[in-house]
Amino acid sequence: MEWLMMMMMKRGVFVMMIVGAALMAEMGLADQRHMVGGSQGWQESVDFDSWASSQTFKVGDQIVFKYDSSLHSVVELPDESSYKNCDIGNSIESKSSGNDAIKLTKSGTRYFACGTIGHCSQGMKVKIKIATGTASSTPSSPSSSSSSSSSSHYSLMGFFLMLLPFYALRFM
Ligand SMILES: [Cu+2]
Repeated sequence: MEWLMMMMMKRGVFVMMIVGAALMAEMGLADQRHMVGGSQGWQESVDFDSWASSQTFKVGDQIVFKYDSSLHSVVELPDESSYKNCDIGNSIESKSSGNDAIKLTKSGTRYFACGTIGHCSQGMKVKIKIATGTASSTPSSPSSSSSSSSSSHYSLMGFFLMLLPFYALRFM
């Protein structure tokens, strides 16, 4: 009887570990961070159109604007025409810490520009298209950028976390 109890407890721990590992793997996949402009960050000399097209944005991801806060800022614009015309005055949100993380909470398109006069028209703006699909179902662009490599890093970590309970079981 005691043996059976022990067995069931071990099973319980085992199942909890599997569920825990799966949850952590899931969180790892969901929590992808996109550094806007890549290693160069948020500044005039970056081609943000080509940067954005190299990325896959999903609901739950974060975009991070890193910049010199004495030179730049981040404003979110409400629509395509404000974005096209650099109508900074129409901003619906503005940030200026120099290290601003913005969570992509739903699918659709979001528009960001620099709030410093003249910077938007010099190209300091970016359009973020957020896909509806889940993490693993969008391997559309095989051109591996900095962010897609970080996502495979996450799933690799999840994979090892999944293996962990099996290793633990061998010592029970
Ligand atoms: Cu700027």
